[in-house]
Amino acid sequence: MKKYLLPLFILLACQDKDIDPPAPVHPIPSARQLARHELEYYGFVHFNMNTFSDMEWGMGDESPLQFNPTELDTRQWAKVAKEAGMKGIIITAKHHDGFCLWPSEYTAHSVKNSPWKNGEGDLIKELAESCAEFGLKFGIYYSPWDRNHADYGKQEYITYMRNQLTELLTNYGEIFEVWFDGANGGDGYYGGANETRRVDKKSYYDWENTFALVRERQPNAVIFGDAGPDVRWVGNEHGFAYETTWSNLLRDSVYAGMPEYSDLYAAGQENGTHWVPAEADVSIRPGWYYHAYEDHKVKTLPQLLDIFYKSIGQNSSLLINFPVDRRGLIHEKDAEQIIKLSKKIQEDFADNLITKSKLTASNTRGRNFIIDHVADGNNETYWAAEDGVIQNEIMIKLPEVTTINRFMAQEYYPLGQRIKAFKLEAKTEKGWALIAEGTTVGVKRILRFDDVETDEIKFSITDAKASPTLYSLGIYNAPKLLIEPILKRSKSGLVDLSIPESNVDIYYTLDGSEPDENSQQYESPFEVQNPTILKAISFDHSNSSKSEVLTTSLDIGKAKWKVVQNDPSAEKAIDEDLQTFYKSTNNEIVVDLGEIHTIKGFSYLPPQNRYMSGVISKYSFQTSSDGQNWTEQTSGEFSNIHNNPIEQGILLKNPINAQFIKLESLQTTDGQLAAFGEVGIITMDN
Ligand code: FUL
Repeated sequence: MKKYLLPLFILLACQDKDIDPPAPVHPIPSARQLARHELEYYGFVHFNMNTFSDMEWGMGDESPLQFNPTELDTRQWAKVAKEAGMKGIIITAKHHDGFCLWPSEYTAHSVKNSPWKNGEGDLIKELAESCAEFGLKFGIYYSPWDRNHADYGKQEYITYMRNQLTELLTNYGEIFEVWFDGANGGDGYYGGANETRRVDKKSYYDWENTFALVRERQPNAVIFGDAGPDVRWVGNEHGFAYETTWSNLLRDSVYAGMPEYSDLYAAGQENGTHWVPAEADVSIRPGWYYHAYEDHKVKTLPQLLDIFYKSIGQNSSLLINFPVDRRGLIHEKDAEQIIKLSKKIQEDFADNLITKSKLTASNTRGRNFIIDHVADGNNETYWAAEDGVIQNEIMIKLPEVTTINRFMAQEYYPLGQRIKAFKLEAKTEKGWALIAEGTTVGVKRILRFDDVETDEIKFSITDAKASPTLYSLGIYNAPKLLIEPILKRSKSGLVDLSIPESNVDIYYTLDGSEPDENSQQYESPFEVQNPTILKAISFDHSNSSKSEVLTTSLDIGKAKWKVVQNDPSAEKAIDEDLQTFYKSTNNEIVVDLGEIHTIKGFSYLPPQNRYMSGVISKYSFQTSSDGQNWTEQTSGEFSNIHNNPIEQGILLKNPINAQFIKLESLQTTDGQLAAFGEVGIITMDN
């Protein structure tokens, strides 16, 4: 009997020998960074003086009297964030204009001198309490640059900044992230000096001691800045991390506000010396602060979803900003969009097929590191290869042939980011097909790809800094994103319909009837010259679901239209491209329609760029049959166009036959020369 037991003991002893965890590959996350990685997705709130001055960067000369929200409700913010699946909220306690949302002892420029709650309010306290009530973490944004403070640029200001930070870090409970903005120095009010002040961004703030203060008061908080020390800026404000994103950063080569940061450092470095993971920040609207004129520019679900996949799916956390409005509420439209995003994310990741699959790895370190750990949902277990075994293949056998379109991988990042290159293949009827190739994985990598029918997947790690680890894997069949088709029409009258998903069909009608999957299927752009009502849907045959109906009135095509003024750029006002615009030199646009039309009205789209200028507020619309003699058909005001710069349609009292039209600006919202995004005529009844 003993004779047989001996080899078994030897075998077990050999296995045990390998059971030590792999040595960490430095840099590795600190305890506070590990805790923050769990959060992944949280909300930003930009709400402060700029909300009331309608600015993005106030000068610092605003009066506290301007700050006066009428229905401020931080519980509503917390409720929206919670429902959206966010884990915390970071608030602009003080932005560049210096106004403080808490009654700081060290300045008069705060809520205590505002009409809000008769100067008795403390917004930081209210939000901290609401976050606690809804189980959210609470963080603060503090702008080091202060355009209000008389001492900005001097040593005294650093004392002021530390005093204020001490208040914020002491009086409001646990803070999970302290966000230091990198935008620094420039012109400002500075206590009435009204001048430009530059500071040495590397040395002025004495970051070492400022960070020490944060550590002392809030030992668990992570500090965000371009250069970390704990979390770094992703280098853009689109919310996108990179195909190759390292959590490692050459931290000592970076400082906050460094001009070359985005190009050289934002993606992190394979040989980075410190663990400083990326955080992608983006606003749900074009601006960080609320402007009523951006109410029609809230990001769409496809845009938000893209942000999700390009941030959290590319080794970054995600911070989405709500520009809270003047009432003091997250605007209904913003709330609606963010909830749509959370529902879609839940749908996409509802069923992880990995839990039903059989997994094998080409190499395993030992029995504590078996590949099944990537599917066990346990956050303490993981798969690891033996030391020195860099290339590894993970085979995933699905229970049956299934459609898949998402793959998720996470390294066991407490031991450092290792993977440098990977490949994903699927076994199809035609053999092994390459689905994706990539570089970094890190905390989380999600791959989106077209539907593949398969019952076996191979995930190959082809290069790594050391023997790799995997914490979890996921395979999903995300339902199609069924949005209304997006319509574009060219000047020549060609109509293009699209959706940001493959394997989804588009059906349309041109006779006003409701489209379904038996209607005309869209295949390629088609011509529409005459007034037509187009209705279209997206349809997913795999589960017979369909989008809402796109209904649009296509008026007379512009193929024969020519601008009359001697300025080729005026064509931009009739090119059917809604993103281009004509900045006029004489406040008018004159168009030859090429033939006589019965005109029932006209349309005007203001420029749609971020900082719109020359938006027409008062107009005169004239017609002519020869381009010489003009008759005014109507004049008036585009009311509320400043706040809501969408397309305006004006009907005439009586239709008029004419070949030439002139739209003249009598006034613009900012007094600048008129700009024309797009001009059209109305010949249809609806
Ligand atoms: C930037 C600031 O200048 C913006 O106003 C905004 O606060 C954004 C989050 O950071 O650096």
